Amino acid sequence: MNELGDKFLSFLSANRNRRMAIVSHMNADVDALSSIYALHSVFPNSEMAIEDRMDVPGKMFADRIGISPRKLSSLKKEDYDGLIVVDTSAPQLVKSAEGWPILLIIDHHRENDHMLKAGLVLRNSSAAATAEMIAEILPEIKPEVAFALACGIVSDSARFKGGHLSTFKMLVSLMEKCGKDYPEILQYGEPEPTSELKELVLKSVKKMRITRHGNYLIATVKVREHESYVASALSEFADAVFVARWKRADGETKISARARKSVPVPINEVMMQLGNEFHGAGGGHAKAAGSSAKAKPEIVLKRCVEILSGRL
Ligand SMILES: [Mn+2]
Repeated sequence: MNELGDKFLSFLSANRNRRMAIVSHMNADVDALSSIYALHSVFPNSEMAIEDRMDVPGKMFADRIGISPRKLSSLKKEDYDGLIVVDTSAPQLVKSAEGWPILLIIDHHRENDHMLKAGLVLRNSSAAATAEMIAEILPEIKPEVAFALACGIVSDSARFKGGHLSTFKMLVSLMEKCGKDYPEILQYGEPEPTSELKELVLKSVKKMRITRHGNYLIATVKVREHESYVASALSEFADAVFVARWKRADGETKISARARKSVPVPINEVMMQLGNEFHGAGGGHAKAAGSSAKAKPEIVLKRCVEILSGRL
């Protein structure tokens, strides 16, 4: 057990029976939900929660393991001792956490200047998934929890586009614990998209703009929903992808960005700069990141391409 594991074990023994809510980032994905589910298994009085909704694979996964977390905003703070936040440290991605005492954060995203404060922060930005971190620190893992964490690792590593020897070893150990084979884990770690989603991606291909910068192909497109899914799908071919969704109610554009191995610039840095320039916020991982920006999609997408091209 490593240093993070020791810290977690003392947190666990001091807080095991407290009434805590466990939540993650908006649009909860499989990594976020498997992390919530796994932590809930060792804090018997805790309540699983989500910020707003689950993404499409996240919802399929939640149905498979039989959970339906309530919105954090629907819980009464007074009824709880505090909050655990997993798979994010960004205040703008867990707006309902405002006013809650945050006792613990477990996250694999990189540190930046605008982060939630907590009594204890366990961070490992080299972990492929928050699920991998949690699998390492839990004192005991039941078979159904092992299955959930395996799905989280496969999902967030994008079927091992990222990951270290320790990630593979952990997956093997979780597979042994849950007795499930890889295809069954993959079914939830990377679920078959609905035909609506497939159609959305194919229509995006028709609408997208391609900018060539040297040998790099940069794709941009505006969608009404599922920007993250479309970005992942288009990055099967484009070197870099920026997908925009206009949020009328907030007067802002959400950007989901992806980069292939070929791109030497960390795409989360592009998203951070974009957020700063347009009074929003950006961050994420080197190959998958996102941002919000207070401007119309056309303007924001143009700027995404300029910032990335300027650094290539
Ligand atoms: Mn994650």
